[in-house]
Amino acid sequence: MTEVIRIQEGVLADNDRAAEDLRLRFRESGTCVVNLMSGPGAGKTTLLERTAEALQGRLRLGVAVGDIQTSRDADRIARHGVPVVQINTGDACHLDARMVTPAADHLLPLGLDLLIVENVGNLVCPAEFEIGEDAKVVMLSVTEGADKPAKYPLMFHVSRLMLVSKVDLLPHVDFSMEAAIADARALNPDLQVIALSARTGEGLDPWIDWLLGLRDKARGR
Ligand SMILES: Nc1nc2c(ncn2[C@@H]2O[C@H](COP(=O)(O)OP(=O)(O)O)[C@@H](O)[C@H]2O)c(=O)[nH]1
Ligand SMILES: [Mg+2]
Repeated sequence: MTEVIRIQEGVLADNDRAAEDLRLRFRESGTCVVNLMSGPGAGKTTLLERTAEALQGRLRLGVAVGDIQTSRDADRIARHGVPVVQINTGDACHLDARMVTPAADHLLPLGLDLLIVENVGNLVCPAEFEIGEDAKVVMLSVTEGADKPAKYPLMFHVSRLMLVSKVDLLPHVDFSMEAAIADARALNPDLQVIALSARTGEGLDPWIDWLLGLRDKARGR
C-alpha cells in the first residue's frame, strides 16, 4: 500500500517540475494560459468555437485539445481560423505537463496572447495535474446535475471560475443553479461563476470579458 502511495506522489512531483518549466516558458513568451476542464460533453469545444469567433481581431488565440483519440475537436476549432494542436493521450484520462510540452513547442513561437487548453473530458484526474496555467476553469452543464460539485470536490476546489453551460436547456432539466453554486462555493469560497449558453449566446460576453481580464493580469506578471 505504502509503495503505491509513493509512486503516486512521485508522479505528481515529476509533473510539478515539468509544469514549472512550462510556466516559465509561458511567462517568457507573454502567453496567458487557461486550463479548461469538464466531464465529457459539457460543451467545451462548442464554447471554444464561439470564443474563437468572439476574439477574432482582438487578441491572438491558440488552442490545445486533449482527447484519448481522434482530432475531431481540433478540426472543429481550426475551422474558426485559430492555430490548434490536438494531443492524443492514448489511454490517459487527463493531460499532464509533459503532454502539453510538444503543443507549447508548436504554438508559443506563433506569439500568442492567450492559449486555452481543452483538457480530456473527466471531472476527476485533470484537477490533479498542473500544466503551468494561469487559471483553471471548470465547466458544468445543466444536464449533468447540480450534485456534481459535491461529488467531484477537487475539480471545483482548484478552479478559479465555474462555467455553468447549456443554460438554454434549463426549462427541460431538473437543475438547481442555487444548489450547484452553494456546493461549489462551500469547497471554494472565491469561485467565480458565469452561466452561459453557446447555443443562444447568453453569458458569452462575461466569459470573453473574464478572459480579457485574466490576460491583462497575466501581462503584469
Ligand atoms: N443545448 C445546448 N447544447 C450544447 C451547448 N454547448 C454544447 N452543446 C452540445 O453538447 C454536445 C457536446 O458538446 P462539445 O462541445 O463537443 O462538448 P465537450 O465534450 O465538452 O467538448 C454537442 O452535441 C453540442 O452541440 C449549449 O450551450 N446548449
Ligand atoms: Mg471537446
